[in-house]
Amino acid sequence: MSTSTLTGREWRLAARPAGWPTPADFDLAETAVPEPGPGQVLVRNLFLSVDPYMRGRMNDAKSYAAPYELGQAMTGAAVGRVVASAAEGVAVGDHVLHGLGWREYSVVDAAHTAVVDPAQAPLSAYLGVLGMTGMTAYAGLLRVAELAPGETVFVSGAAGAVGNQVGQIARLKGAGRVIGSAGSDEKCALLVEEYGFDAAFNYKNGPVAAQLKAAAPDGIDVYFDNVGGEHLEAAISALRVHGRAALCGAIAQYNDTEPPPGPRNLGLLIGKRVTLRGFLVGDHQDLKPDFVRDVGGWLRDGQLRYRETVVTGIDQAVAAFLGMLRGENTGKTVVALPE
Ligand code: NAP
Ligand code: FER
Repeated sequence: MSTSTLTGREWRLAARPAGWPTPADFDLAETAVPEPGPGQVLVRNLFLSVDPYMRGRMNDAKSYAAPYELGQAMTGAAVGRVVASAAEGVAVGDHVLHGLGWREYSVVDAAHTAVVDPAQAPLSAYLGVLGMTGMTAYAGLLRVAELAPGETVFVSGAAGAVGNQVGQIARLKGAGRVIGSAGSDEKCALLVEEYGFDAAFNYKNGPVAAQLKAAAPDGIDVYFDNVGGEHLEAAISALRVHGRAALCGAIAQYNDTEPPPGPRNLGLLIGKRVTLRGFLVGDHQDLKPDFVRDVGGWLRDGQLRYRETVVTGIDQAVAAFLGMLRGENTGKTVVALPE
């Protein structure tokens, strides 16, 4: 196809947010889409991922992911259909996962794409249950926290993309008891009724420590932390001897403008010989075959369920991102760009 006159919309960072981002911090711009150069493909994006880590990239701070540049299109995971190819091995009509999201059309080096099969799973699943957030749950629970059968697991952010999958994988791998926390009574009901958690509590209903104590009177062996802050402090108190916490995220503080108070009970780690361990999913790609085998199998035989929050339209991408930070989502948040 001729692509010489093609234009597409892309989200740019207009200003670095101070605290909670507002729509004024972003700009939806129409721009010319170049033809793919040698080794590149042009992708019509069908699903964009919005993820909590993107909030960190909006700050001008050195971190594991480079800051977004002001006035430039933001990046992130996306899945789309190849509409022009100047690369061997990726053909027009293929569907690919890549890292230049936040826009309608992406020109990407084919070497930085992965072909995905819409016959194997819905395309959005490659951003969530079978993608980065799913791998985060799998690697964080099984390798970083070293879940053993019979153990009691507590996961925060439990109705979100990573969290619900942590709870379900824990159950499927033989955890003795699985407890989740989330920000609404409806989400807590879903955790128990649909995802098989043994107990769930709404952290907005009262102090986390007291609610965790009621749900796990004998303590916990594993804490999967998506939230930080009060949740982490409560979990440290609840962890048993030789307990482990996988520190995955701290979303309660991503919009803070002041350093948060630390957990005040770190001294407990010593006598209880507890391990707190941070991790990044990107360091655990060697687990991908095991992940695809396990999660693919559980999805096929109906043992693992998932929901997505699908927001439609490129113009809604920032709203989808902000809604996810506020907890309006259940499961993975994706932006659909139907053709
Ligand atoms: P998600 O859980 O689908 O969405 C974010 C959720 O955070 C919201 O739904 C909201 O649910 C919850 N939340 C927001 N503010 C909160 C607060 N103050 N206290 C408690 N919960 C709050 O997002 P996700 O993509 O699955 O990510 C979950 C966590 O994993 C994030 O911390 C993220 O940064 C981290 N992560 C880390 C890695 C890694 O490699 N380390 C990879 C992926 C994700 P409620 O309604 O329950 O409040
Ligand atoms: C997140 C999504 C991804 C996050 C971290 C990552 C802490 C890390 C990805 C990587 O391995 O580089 O929300 O929050």
